[in-house]
Amino acid sequence: MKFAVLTIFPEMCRPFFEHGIVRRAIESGKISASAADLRDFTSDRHKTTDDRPYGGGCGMVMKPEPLAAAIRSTKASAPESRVVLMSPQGRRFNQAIAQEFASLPGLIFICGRYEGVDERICQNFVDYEVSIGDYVMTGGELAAMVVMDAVVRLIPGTLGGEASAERESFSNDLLEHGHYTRPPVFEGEAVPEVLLSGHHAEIESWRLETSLIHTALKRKDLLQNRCLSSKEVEILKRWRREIDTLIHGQSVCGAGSLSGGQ
Ligand code: 4FV
Repeated sequence: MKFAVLTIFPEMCRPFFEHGIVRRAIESGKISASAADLRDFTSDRHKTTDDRPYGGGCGMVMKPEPLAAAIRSTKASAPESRVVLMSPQGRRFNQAIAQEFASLPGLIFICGRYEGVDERICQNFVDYEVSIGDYVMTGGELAAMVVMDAVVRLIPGTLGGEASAERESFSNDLLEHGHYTRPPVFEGEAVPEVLLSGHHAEIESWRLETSLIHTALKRKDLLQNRCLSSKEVEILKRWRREIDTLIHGQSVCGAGSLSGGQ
């Protein structure tokens, strides 16, 4: 898969290419990654990439010519690549979009600066407009690297032995279970017994139950439009029984407030 970042600060992106899983994916040839300087696609001696907004107002706008030239030049060597504009107006980035992108032959990221890019670029050159969150950043570079990082690790073979993209948060729309490693007791707190038992079926159900707990407590929204597996329904029913027992127990010991049949 080919990744190209179009930016006025290519030096921001290069360190990202030189570390961790992204670096190894490049070295193994599973991906290629480049950061192109938009100034190299200007034609004036001041290498101007921005100008004042028509209609007045504060801030500057990125000029269309350098962006169009940079996109065309990049597409010349990667014609099947899709163009992604990072902007707060875009689709909110998530794991599903990361999986969609990981199936593409290539991505060309446009990194906005100032107030944004000339609208004619958005209308005529952009395939996807993506936002990493409802806040305004100084530039699209970090956002492009966030998307690239989440996509690269979904490319088969990039993660290697240390992790698997199949079993993780959002892969089944549940948050991940807790992770433990040595020592078995840390500052008086022990690792859950079941994880030391070697009993894989019990470990699996502990992990599923913990994922459900984490998701129910931290991201109930993820459960709302999610069809539960029979095992998950079983777990939730057991919880309900335990909670009912708890409530019943409370009413028995006269906790009046609870007796209201809530
Ligand atoms: C952004 C975001 C973002 C807006 C103006 C760059 C900045 C400047 N990109 N998700 N949120 N971009 O704030 O992706 O051009």
